[in-house]
Amino acid sequence: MFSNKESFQKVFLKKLEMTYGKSFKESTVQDQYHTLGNMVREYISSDWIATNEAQRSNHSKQVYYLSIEFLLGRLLGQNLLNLGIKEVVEEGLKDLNISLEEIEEIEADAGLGNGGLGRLAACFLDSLASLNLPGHGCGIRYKHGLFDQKIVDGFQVELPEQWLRHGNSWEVRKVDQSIEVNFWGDVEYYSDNGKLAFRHINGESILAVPYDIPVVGYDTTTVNTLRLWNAEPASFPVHKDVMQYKRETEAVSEFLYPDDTHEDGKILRLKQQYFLVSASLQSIVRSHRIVYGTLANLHEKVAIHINDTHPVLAIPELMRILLDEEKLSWDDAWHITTQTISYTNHTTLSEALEKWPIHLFKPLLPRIYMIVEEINQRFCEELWKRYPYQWKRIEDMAIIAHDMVKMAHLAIVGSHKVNGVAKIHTDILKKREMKNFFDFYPQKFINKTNGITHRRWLLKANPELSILLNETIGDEWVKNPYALKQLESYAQDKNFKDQLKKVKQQRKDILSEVIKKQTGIEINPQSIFDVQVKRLHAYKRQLLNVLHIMYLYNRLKEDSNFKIVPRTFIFGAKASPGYYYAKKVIKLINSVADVVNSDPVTSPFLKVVFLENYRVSLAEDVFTAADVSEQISTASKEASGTGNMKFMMNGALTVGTMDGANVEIAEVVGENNMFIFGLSSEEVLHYQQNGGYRSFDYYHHDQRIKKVLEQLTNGFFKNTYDLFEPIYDSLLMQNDEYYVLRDFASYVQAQEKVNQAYGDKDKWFEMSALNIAQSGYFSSDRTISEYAKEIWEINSSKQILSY
Ligand code: 26V
Repeated sequence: MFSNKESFQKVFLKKLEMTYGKSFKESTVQDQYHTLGNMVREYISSDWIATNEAQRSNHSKQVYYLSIEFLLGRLLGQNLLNLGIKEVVEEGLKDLNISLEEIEEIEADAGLGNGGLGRLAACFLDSLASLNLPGHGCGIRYKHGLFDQKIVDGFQVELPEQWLRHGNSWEVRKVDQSIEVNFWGDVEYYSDNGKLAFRHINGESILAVPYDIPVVGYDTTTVNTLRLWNAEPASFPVHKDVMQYKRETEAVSEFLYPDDTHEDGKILRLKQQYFLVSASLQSIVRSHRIVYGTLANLHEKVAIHINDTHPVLAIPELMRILLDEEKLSWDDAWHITTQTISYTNHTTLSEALEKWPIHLFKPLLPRIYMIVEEINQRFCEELWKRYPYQWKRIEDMAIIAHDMVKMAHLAIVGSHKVNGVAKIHTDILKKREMKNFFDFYPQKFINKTNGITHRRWLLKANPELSILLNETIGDEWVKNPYALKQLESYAQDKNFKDQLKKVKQQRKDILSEVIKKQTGIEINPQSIFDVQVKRLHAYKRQLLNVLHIMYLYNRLKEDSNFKIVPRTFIFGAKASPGYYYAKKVIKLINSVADVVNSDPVTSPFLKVVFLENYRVSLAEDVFTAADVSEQISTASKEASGTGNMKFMMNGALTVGTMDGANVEIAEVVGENNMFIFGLSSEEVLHYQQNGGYRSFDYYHHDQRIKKVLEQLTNGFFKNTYDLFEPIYDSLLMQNDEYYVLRDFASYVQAQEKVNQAYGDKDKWFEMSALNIAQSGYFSSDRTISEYAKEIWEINSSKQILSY
């Protein structure tokens, strides 16, 4: 049906009529989108079946990537590109006077994630399929993804997100493969032929119904599966209010990250985690048994990866299956479990490390808790053997301590590999945050620097640049992102740089239109587009960026000789609904925007835009249009960052601290091709360990800082006298935990360099070209090839490129 545009049209029109009972003329864009989506999914199905059959009959080892988040964004455009049918469809639709772009725009983002961690999972799925690796995702089919953000009077307001409202063309409900997951109840002890055995009884059961989404590789017939679990009532209990049971059950897959400020919310989150893990593990084991008839070789044929600690209950759940159902000995079960599971750590921030109070955990998951206790007991015995009488060390490393279950400790003990997500992050884990564990298990720790799929973030998001690359170095880069290196030899080529500049301008014009439509703000498309898009968090220091804008505003007002290249500062960020401070920063950005944008003296030079509802589809327009990439976290705090890579791949220059993957960007592109500033992670650590930082000193000695901080509380922003006091207090009264004032002067200097560098366009686009040329290293194809070889030990059904 996609062999030529005529046959496409015929099927499309017929299907549209049959599905909606409408003529083409009566159909809406929504109808057309779903018709096309369903056609594409049907087109994929034969390869999907073939991939599944081949993977079964080849007895190839399978990977399952368990993640509480998958931030897929839209699927239609990427699937058309990967399948190589975009042109036929575009042409076919054009004849019917329909624009493919308009149809693509109607698709709701699958926003089943928060930020980097969830988007990484989505990039990994694309690379797995494109490299012909047998790797599948397991997640939850949240009815509502991450909230929709509205900005009302400068404040963030959250609304429930509704991605499933019009249905989802990509998913296939497989009710026959449903699984029961049990909560609450008791553990029964019984004799199994004289051996003490356990089973979970009197539980309350929830039905996990799988919805499968095909994951299409680029220019290959491999179609892997993303399996999302939906929570539904199993059999209705007799002893309980039926409506209450239904409500409680459906709540499990209703929201991504339910509010956990109250105990009920905490229980719900733990329920979600076990729901994902138990349904996935039972389903993996069932498929394995069908092929091999035993679980004894599970670790040879299955690798299970846990994305952060959210799915860490996979460890005790697999133990439960192997002990209680398969009747293996503890030692055999433990061997299989630890050889099957591997774990990625995504943060060193202690407030983000998961801990569950026993009084919540034990009643909800009684058998799982028993197994965790046993794992802890045996681990502590091993520790005692190695570190006799070192009570403090053993207490610090224990999985259960102070009435809490420490999920990261369980993850390390129960996995054969533990990885950080950038070199500096892994080093910090080894030397500091997880030092005790690294000393005990040195062979487990390994680095896997993150990556992004160049097929979405370059090929799909930036067709203008893709065409220029194809014309300049050919299209080898699409299959082998390292081929982007060939661009190095064009970095001095005047003609190429003119073209690159033109492409950037086209992307900036597109974003300017988007901004005009969304915010009503007219920006100067020739100005420097300086962008910070990421979750709002104190350590990411959006505040440093805003304080710098306030400083520039003050300079422009005070000194008529002060000139800068016109700049548009663009922000996009969602704040966690309960994160009071982060919401203040959003309001501050909007308040600064109001003052700066409406001042006739400064507005020709300075514009500030806060983009509402930052999400994957909007991100595609943002990364591609940026000149400057803001990666300004307090050194040591950002595990990797992946936005930094998306900017680089699209030719933006980085203003950044030596943190996360910025360090490796500097390694490959050279420090002279970016703008590095600020404290190093060692310096931050030194302050943390020895003290010696006093933010007041910076306030008193730097007039620029003094002035902007005073403006936070002196009514400079209309009607906001006490609104920003918490920000002021965090910087001065609480001694500026994130060293914003400490790095201010150095940041201003880096920004002055940006200003100068942009004046020399020839040099600027040379640097830009070199960034693109070196970005191949940050393709998730490289990352996934490393995971495949060094962690999962899986092979591609076809040749994998070696890096
Ligand atoms: C979560 C929370 C929740 C409670 C409040 C504080 C806080 C701080 C950080 C987090 C992040 C949790 C894990 C996470 O999303 N990490 C991100 O993972 C990305 C993919 O590896 C990586 O690029 C980012 O640097 C890292 O922050």
